[in-house]
Amino acid sequence: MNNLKINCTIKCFIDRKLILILIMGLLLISCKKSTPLFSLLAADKTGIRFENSLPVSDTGFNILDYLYYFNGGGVAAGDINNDGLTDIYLTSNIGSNKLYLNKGNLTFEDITEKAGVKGLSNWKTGVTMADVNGDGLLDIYVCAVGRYKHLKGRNELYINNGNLSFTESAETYGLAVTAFSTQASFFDYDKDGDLDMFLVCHSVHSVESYKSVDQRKLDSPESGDKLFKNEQKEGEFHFKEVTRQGRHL
Ligand SMILES: [Ca+2]
Ligand SMILES: [Ca+2]
Ligand SMILES: [Ca+2]
Repeated sequence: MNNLKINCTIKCFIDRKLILILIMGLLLISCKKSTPLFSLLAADKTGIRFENSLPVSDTGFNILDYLYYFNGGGVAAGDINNDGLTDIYLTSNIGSNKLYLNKGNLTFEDITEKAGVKGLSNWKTGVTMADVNGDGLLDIYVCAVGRYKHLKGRNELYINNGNLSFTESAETYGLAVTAFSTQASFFDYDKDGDLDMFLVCHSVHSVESYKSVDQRKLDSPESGDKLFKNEQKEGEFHFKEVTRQGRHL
C-alpha cells in the first residue's frame, strides 16, 4: 500500500514537472519577437511618389453616377529594359499614369514623361505588361473607360522602342477598344506561339437591362468580356476580336 502511494506521488510530481516545462516553453515562444515578413519603405527612399486621388466633392461625377468610381487604378511590374531589375507602372483614374525605372537598391526614377506613357484617356482602370509584338521587350497595355457621360478614352497600347521610350500603337494593333474596360490578360489561347488577349469589362446597368434572360445572348460593344486573337503568326501585327468564336472553344 505504501509502495503504491510513493509511486503515485512520484508520477504526479513528474506530470506536474512536464506541464511546467510545457508552459515555460510556450511562454518563451510567445515572448520571442516575431520578425515581419515585409517592411514598408518611405517614398523618400524609393522615389515612388504616386497617389490615385479622387475628388469626393465633384458632384458632376461620383459613385452615384458611376458604381465603379472607387474601384481604383492598376499596377504592372516587369523589366522593361531587360536589366534584371523589375520596373513599375501605375495607372491613375484621372491623373497621370506613372512609369518608374528600377535603378537598383530599391530606388526608382520617374521616367513617365520621357518614356511617353502618361496616358491619353481621362478615366484609366488597369494595366498589363506583356510582350505583345513578341520582340523580346515588354510592352504596356492600359485599360480605360470611354463613351460614358464625360469620359472620353480608349485602351492604349505602348510598344517598347527599346530605348526607354514607347510608341502608342493601339489603333495599329487593333486594340484601341472603347468600352468599360477593367483589365486585360495576354496569353496564347490557340497555342500558335503569339500572345492573344482576353479583356475583362464591367457594365453600367440601365433599367432596360432588367428584361428577358435572352438578353444575355446579345452582344454589347461596351460591356461584356472580349477575346482577341493575335494574327502575328498569320503574318499580320494585328488583333482580331473573336469573342463569339471563343464561346465555343
Ligand atoms: Ca528594369
Ligand atoms: Ca514588345
Ligand atoms: Ca496565339
